Amino acid sequence: MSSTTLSIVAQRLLLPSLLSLLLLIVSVISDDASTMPTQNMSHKERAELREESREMFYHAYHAYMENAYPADELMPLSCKGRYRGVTPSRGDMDDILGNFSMTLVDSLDTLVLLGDFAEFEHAVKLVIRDVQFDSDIIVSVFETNIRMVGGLLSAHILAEYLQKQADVMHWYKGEMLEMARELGYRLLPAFNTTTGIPHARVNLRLGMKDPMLKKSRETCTACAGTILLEFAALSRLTGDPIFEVRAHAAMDALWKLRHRGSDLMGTVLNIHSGDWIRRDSGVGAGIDSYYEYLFKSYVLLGDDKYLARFNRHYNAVMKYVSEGPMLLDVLMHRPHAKSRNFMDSLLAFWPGLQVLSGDLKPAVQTHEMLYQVMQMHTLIPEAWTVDFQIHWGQHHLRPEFIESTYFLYRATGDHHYLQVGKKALKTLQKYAKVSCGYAAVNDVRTGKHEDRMDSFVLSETFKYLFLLFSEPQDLIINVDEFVFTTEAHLLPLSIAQLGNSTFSFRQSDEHNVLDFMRTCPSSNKLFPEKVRKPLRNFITGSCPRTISGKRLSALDFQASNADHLRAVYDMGITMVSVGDRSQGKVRLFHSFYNAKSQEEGEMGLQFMQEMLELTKMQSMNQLAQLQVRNSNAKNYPKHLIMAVAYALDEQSQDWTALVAGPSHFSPELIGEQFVEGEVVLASPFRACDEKLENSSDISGKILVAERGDCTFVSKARLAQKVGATALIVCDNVSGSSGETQPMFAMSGDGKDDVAIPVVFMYSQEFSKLSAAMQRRPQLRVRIMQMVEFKRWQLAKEAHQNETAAASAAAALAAGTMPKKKPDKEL
Ligand code: DMJ
Repeated sequence: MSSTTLSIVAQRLLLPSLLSLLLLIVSVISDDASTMPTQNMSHKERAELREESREMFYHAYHAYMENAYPADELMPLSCKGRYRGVTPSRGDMDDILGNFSMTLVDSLDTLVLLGDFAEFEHAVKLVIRDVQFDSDIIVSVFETNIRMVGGLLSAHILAEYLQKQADVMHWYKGEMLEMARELGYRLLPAFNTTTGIPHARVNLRLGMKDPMLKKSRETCTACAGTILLEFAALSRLTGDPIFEVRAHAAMDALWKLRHRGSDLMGTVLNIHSGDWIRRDSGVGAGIDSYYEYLFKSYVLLGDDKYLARFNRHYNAVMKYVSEGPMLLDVLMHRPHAKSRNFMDSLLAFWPGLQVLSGDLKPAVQTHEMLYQVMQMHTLIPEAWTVDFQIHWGQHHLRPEFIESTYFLYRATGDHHYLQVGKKALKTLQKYAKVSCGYAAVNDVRTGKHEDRMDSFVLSETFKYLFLLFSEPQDLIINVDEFVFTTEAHLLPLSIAQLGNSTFSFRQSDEHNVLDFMRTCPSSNKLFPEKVRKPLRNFITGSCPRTISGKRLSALDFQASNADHLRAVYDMGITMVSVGDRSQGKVRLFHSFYNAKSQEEGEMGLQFMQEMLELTKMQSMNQLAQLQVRNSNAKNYPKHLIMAVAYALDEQSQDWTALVAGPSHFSPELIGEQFVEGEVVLASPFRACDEKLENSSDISGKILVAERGDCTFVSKARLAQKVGATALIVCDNVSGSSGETQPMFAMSGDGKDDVAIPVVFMYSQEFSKLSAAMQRRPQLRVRIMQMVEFKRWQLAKEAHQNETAAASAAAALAAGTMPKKKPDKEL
């Protein structure tokens, strides 16, 4: 890969300010390719990519059909099917599976889009023959609805369409609609709640009478709010209103739960009382498709109420959650406080929804940010922090980013989005393709595969890729006449007019919206480039033009100086607080649009470049020295760099300090504060189990546990529970090092219950610690700020120098000289 990716987290000490001391974090991604103007893609190349997308679908589809069908999913590494109750359970995640051949049902309408009527007909026959729902299995209502009900409905609609338009499948008599209706009935018991908000899970055979569901009370906002499109279509196609009635009631009940001050929603709620359980509010996991269904319900059903509700929420999201191109969760009842400092991959659908709702500019911006995350980590990780570090490293071959890329391309005609799609496609080919399908990636840092291929890979990821590279004339249907459900199933807009009557598909010969985009210059094409450009310049190392006149340099900048703050603002630079504002962390965004003038905009660009250079220059050691030099400043900002220090010999003055990172959820060690104690390794090492085997040996000591299997904060809670005085979490990626990788602060879950310090250490540092532990059983370590450690060392050295000077004088007098001390390791 020719692009280089660079990420630097840097800190600068700034003098006390009017606001507060700021710890400046600048994350930088450099990608040579992104500085290049967008290359137009030839028809030939686009057609090749379309065919490659088709082949990708078939590679996955045939692998599933030949090795896994009638299972719900293919396990691409074992090359066999995943069956509920047979394949070892993955816990709650398996609620997706109902032993109803989910991947096949989810794939049906993609076969039609690909124009493969023969395979579609064959697959429909298999579904009618093999799929049944009378199983004693608890399934997720949401997943069953979007994948199975949606898949069956869309396939039914397209089967009827093909009967009329392609003169095929005349034997088909609506069997899949009947199956969808049956499945809908099996989901309905979940809606029998006082609020009307459905239970998260239901037993396909026993409804809510399954004893395992007795305690069911929690659901997520997206789970309850992503029903209406499918249920409305089901009612209108079958003539039975019950489904639509129940889905509208659930939407109405959810709407009532919005926070009346902020208009935001939380992510988890109690279906009986309507109380919020998690008040975090964003656009990603737990809430994503609720917003999508509000807007698309308006589009599909034409009910203004849903547009009004969507607009209220949308304005709230843009006011509180949106921060430049980033989308960061806040608390619904305290929307000015960020509740987490990372973003998840599900939110990548948001730009696509923004396009549909007509808000193109922020869609372009957020998509640009996502593209940079992709370039930085090769694949978009499941979650990443505000400084673009990996929070959860998995990549499940999700569709959301490609979906947004497709909608942005359709809206703008800008070939940049074709190039982005190409990159996404080639990356999947390189990193996810295996001999038996496509495998999810367990950690984007290592590229290690996971034995899973979710059904949405076929129903969405490959479908959107194929659509992106298809010209309208390549498609057998006019996709503009359909709404894509959240699982990318096609529901015709004509459903709104549908009572019991039939509806017709129009092969539109109207003016094609893409035609005018082909005119030159096209304002639609020019627009996104203009919006992306400032963001691109912010993060790349491109050369700024020289500007005459005096301007504020990054080196001179002081946050305490009101004139400096004004100057920075005029240059189009926005300072966005990251995480808890009291931590004083800010992220800088530069935009020509916000600059007072063109010239100041360019100055801003230069300022950002300098800031970038500063961060590059400051290696960990330089930074620590800089901090030491500035240690006279009265108020110390919170530091990112911590030290885990030890001496191998009790009498020794030779301390080794290993670089470590702090956490957002544990108490800060301020100034000279430190925790000291004997270190002990957790058993099991990952420290995720409820009980640690060596818990009786941990009290009063500093626990060391390995990253992975559960969250940082749950390890911390366990350590605290067994009496540890601090926790060191060491990385699970071998060879990682704080010398070469940017340090980061571990994220929590918004709760404030961890009272012991917790630090993170990369693998190479841990190897040193581990070697020291072997050399010296009962090794004691001291956890403190790195800058304080340096200061402590300097003070000791100064004292030693004085002593040495005195003894040198004595030695000189006696005719001998003292030995030189070795340098400290950092
Ligand atoms: C899909 O099942 C749907 O897009 C859903 O809304 C979100 N999760 C997956 C894809 O990531």
